[in-house]
Amino acid sequence: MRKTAVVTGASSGIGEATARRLAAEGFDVVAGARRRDRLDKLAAETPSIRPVTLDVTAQESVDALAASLERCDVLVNNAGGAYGLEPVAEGRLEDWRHMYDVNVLGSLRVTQALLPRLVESGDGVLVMLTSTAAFDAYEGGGGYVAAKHALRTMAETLRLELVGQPVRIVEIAPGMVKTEGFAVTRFRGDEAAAARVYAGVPDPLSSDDVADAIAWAVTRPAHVNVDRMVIRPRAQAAQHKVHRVGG
Ligand code: NJP
Repeated sequence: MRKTAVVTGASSGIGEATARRLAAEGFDVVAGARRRDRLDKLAAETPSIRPVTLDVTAQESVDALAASLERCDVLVNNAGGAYGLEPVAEGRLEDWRHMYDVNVLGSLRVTQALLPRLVESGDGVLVMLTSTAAFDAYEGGGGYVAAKHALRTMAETLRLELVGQPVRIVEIAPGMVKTEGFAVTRFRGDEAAAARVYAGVPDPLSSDDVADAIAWAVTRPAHVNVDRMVIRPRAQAAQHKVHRVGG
């Protein structure tokens, strides 16, 4: 029997790498995001990936995803991101609202819609993509840090509420990952500013590194719950302590 994994935010970065990796592990993968062209390309390369247009901020879109599924064994709540890097004093309300909507309420919508399927599967695994920002504050990170703290709390609460049911709750908390979209989104499309985030860092994590951790966590035996994995590049000892070379 083939298992089905749903990955949100699968059109780039960590989500795309996770969709590919779970397909390679033998899952049928449902890959959701808004940019359908990118999902179609991904699906064309990998037949066991099915693209679904998904906006996690829209309940009807999430409901349509749920209705299209025959089963769901693994859910990776990955869709998310940071918008803006202003200090709290100048933070834009719409950025904060959007970060909460995508990262927190988006994960809540998808979780609520698919939880019955995860339970039905008899061995469901729900993965929350938080961040080291779910533990540490940093200047300019206020809205994102707040949203990822909330997501981490949702994961912890779910684990308590679901104890005794056949669902595992896994939190994956990466540090600096060099992905196509994350920093570009944060700097509102400013590619040069985004590139400076990774400047001189010998080896930031790649999307594949995080996908590897997710794949490992979700393929453990059913009684093994990997509560949380914090993964940083060797060059990042802490949120503020990043080793850079040159320049
Ligand atoms: O970012 P990016 P990452 N509905 O921008 C999707 C966390 N993280 O892979 O809809 C549905 O390449 C968007 O798709 P589209 C981070 O917070 C990262 O780095 O087509 N999907 C795209 O596929 C996030 O939770 C780092 O625009 C929506 C994806 O989200 C996760 O890792 C560090 C959507 C974003 O891909 C993946 O981020 C860390 C919506 N409304 C945590 N809005 C890092 N990169 O350093 C966006 O600690 N998406």
